[in-house]
Amino acid sequence: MHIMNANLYTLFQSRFPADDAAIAIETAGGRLYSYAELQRITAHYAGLIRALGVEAGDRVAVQVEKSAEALFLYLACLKAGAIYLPLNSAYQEGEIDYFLGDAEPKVFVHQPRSEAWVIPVCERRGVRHRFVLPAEGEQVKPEHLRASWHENALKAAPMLEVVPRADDDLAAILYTSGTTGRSKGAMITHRNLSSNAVTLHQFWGFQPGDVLLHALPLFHVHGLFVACHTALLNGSRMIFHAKFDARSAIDALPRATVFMGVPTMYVRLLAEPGFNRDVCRNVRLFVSGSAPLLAETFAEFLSRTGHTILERYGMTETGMITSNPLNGMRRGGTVGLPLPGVSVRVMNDDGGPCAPDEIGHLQVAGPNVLPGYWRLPEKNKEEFTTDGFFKTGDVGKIDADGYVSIVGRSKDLVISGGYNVYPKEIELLIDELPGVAESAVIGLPHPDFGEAVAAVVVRSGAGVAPAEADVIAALKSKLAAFKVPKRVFVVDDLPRNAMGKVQKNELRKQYASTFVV
Ligand code: MLC
Ligand code: AMP
Repeated sequence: MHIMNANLYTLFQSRFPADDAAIAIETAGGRLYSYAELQRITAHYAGLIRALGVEAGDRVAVQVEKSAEALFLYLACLKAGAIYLPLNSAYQEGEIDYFLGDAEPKVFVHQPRSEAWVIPVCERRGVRHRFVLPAEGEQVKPEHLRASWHENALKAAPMLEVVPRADDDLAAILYTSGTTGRSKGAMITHRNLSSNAVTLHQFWGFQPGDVLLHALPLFHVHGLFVACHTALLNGSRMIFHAKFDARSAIDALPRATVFMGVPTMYVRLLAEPGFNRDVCRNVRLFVSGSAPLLAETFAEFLSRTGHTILERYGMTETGMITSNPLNGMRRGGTVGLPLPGVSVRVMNDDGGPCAPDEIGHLQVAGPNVLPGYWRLPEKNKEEFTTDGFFKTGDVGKIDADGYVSIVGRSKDLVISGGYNVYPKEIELLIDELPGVAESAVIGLPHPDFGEAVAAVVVRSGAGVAPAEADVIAALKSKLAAFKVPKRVFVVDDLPRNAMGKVQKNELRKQYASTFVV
């Protein structure tokens, strides 16, 4: 009997172009990687993973800047049956220490600049193998050669086969912060990824000749899964920009047919006077997601370019859930229709279904939804309903035509430039600072990031009130920069309701005009 290998890499392999001289990746520096090269380098990387004794199901943690090699490392983990654990390149020592302790990877591949603190962290956390992978264009320093992932891998025997994996085997673990302040590892299976990739590839009408301008980071769902998977399934060329820069994007857009971005990227494109119809002449699809797209951005984009941005909605835990249609009506202010095979429902506080247009809690089920959180069985009970729906924490409604709108969040979460920031994590750190009695971290409207993080800090009775700059400096050494509050307000006390709960809504109102006029 022939048993299908459910490994996602097998699916990609079956779709790679027949002519493997076709370009898979073009970097901003002009380096071209063909599909043949992608497969050759990936095979070497997988060979090294095997040579290190990494077995199917072992974790490989990776914190590197975006590069073609970073993508090959992900593909190699899939091929070798390892579980890929991507980490935001902005995370600091304390954040990485927690992830390595929780996920217990056998291998950690990191950026050269953090070697000084990575070595002791790896020792403490029992990570057996450590390698460096530089950013695109960054030279490997002689002292790093011995630990260079790429150099070592090219010496390893290439792995030609794809390690068999079942649908429910894990392909990746992605950490998402939580409302308790403690990050949870979302376990993502091969089926989760392949079902979503195949659905999106079809739903967004990928076609021969499509070229993707890829300017998102590679360590989150949007850039790694949504963007790369659809392009790989199409055997497409990806123009890789390591960092989003509006002017470079405008230079590259005339050669692209598809662009995917977070709303901040669309805001920044529109801020460029040179961004117009002509720049977008070959683009057939602009996709937005990860954060709410403002109605004014949607409308201005249409009038400047003639393109209606296609907004879709997803989560780390579920991949993509809904999308506006390719051919039907793309309704601004909505995130579109449930994707084929994905069930979405809105439930009231009592657990009953909401009527059309009635606001409630969004829940989702389907082959795209994670089986649970890494080593947190109690969380799995909390986050799923008894009939198997995942509670997104988003508040929304579905209209009579089936279009879903997100109107708020029941989780205490700030989304800044497409990055999620959980206030609790920051409040816990602020509360440890001298002179602080307590704090409340909130998101405030921001013209560039959509929402920006701000902190309201209560001075402790006896101590000297901390200065804004000191709070920011203290947090910068502990947290990724995007989580650090852009403003800190010191006050005597926080507004509370009759139950004693801090009223963040009041604070959001009070400081609403901090970043906007
Ligand atoms: C950078 N900074 C941010 C920030 N990004 N601060 C708040 N929010 C952000 N998103 C910090 C920088 O560290 C720097 O701090 C300062 O702000 C100015 O940086 P910048 O040069 O303006 O930022 P830039 O590097 O241009 O980054 C902006 C960005 C980036 C929008 C391009 O944030 C980005 O790529 N966002 C995409 C995130 C993403 O991929 N999300 C998908 C998640 S998946 P300092 O202090 O050093 O000056 C998901 C599921 C789904 O949500 O549905 O897709
Ligand atoms: P993450 O955990 O980083 O995957 O972020 C997922 C969250 O991003 C969702 O739960 C939503 O709150 C938010 N999100 C994603 N896409 C959209 C969108 N198009 N509109 C509004 N919010 C979105």
